[in-house]
Amino acid sequence: MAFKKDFAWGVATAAYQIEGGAHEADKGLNGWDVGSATPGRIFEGHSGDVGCDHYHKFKEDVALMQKMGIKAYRFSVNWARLIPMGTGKVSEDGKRFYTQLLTELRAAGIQPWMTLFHWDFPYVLYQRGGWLSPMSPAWFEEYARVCAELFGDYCDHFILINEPQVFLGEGHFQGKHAPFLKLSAGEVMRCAHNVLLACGKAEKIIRKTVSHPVYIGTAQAYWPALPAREEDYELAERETFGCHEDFGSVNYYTDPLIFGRYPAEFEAWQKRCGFTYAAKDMDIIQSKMDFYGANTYSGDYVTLKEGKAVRLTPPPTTPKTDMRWNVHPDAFYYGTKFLWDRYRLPLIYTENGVALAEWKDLNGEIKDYSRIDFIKRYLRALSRAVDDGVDVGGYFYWSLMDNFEWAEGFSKKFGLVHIDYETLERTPKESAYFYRKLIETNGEEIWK
Ligand code: GBH
Repeated sequence: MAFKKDFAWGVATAAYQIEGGAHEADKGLNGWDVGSATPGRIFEGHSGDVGCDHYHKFKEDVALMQKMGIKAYRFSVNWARLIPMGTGKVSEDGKRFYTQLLTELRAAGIQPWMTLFHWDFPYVLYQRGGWLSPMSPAWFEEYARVCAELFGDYCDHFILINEPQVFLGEGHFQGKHAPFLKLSAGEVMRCAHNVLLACGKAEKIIRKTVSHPVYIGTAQAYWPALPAREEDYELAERETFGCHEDFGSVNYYTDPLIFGRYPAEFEAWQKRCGFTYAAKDMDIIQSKMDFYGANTYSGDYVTLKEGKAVRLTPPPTTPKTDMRWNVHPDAFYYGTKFLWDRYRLPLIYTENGVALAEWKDLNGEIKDYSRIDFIKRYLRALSRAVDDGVDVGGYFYWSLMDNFEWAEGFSKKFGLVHIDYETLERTPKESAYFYRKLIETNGEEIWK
């Protein structure tokens, strides 16, 4: 079946991963600027200081997207570029940069989808307690208000946060991402609660500030459990939304945002950790979400063994990406259905993509046929979910271009466009031409 007529065919990026310009003008530092300077954390000591130099090359990047026929562009605002101290004075340079970017996008006919927070937390606010601070929801609310005031005229799609699973789970619990902390589970619960309050406040202030209708959502790291056999369907669904004590679940965050309560499955864990909160907090947290944003790269097959759900190790023939993630397109079929069953919100895949160990060949070309195959497989699975009646509104390929893959530095390449980090030259890969055709045919190209 066909994708919707106004389907948002997009690409996604994030500020710290592409912008560079870490020390331009009066920009403040963030947790990644500071954290990546400590040896041993990032592959071969890489950092996002220069990145893809998108800060200087954004016009070229928008022109490239226009050539590719991209309809929607998901990017993030670097909080400390816009408000160097995290709160208070707005940077003229930050304001100019994002206003120009938005103006270019509009002129190119590309719809901007603005992520407010993709992990680059202002360092001065971290020093004042970061997400543990009871002030953090108010800091974020102020930042969201500034974005709405300055950019609301150019933008009507807002993604409040990217993947709390990762910046809390990997950043505050496992210590692998900024701010490289290993807090206790109870403390991470406090951070998560503040993040949820921040989202609730931001959702309300954006709607209040912008005078035209806006579309607001979040982007959740969603790695569903998949049924190994048809009869494991309900088991996989339960497992997807079950209590895993690692802050990696989507429902831990989106049940409060959408339903106004934490999932019952997590209550015993919260209790053991001594986590409590004021009931009225949920009035702030519960929000009107216009869409459910999911970032999905894969999922794990589960089956029932001796009365319990067990995760299966895939057979060695299963294709693996350069991240060592299994290519499991079923994530886009079953995973999509599970989200629809639970939340009944129009679904947007705010990220999906593949890292490949590829390079520019002797002819200066990148023939990344595996990437094209990956996209086709996932979108075919998605079209089956659409056939089953799920409302899917968009797909954002991660990423427009190769970029700084967090702890993996520049070693992992997800882009439709190749970046030469020496010359900063951009070269569209074979997949970029495929993506253009895909958009031109509103998805029909996946069947070829
Ligand atoms: C996203 O994170 C980020 O939003 C983006 O910035 C990043 O560049 C992109 O994806 C590519 O990594 O232990 O094998 O089950 C993805 C986060 C990473 C969360 C993998 C789930 C489970 C891996 N996901 N993780 S595994």
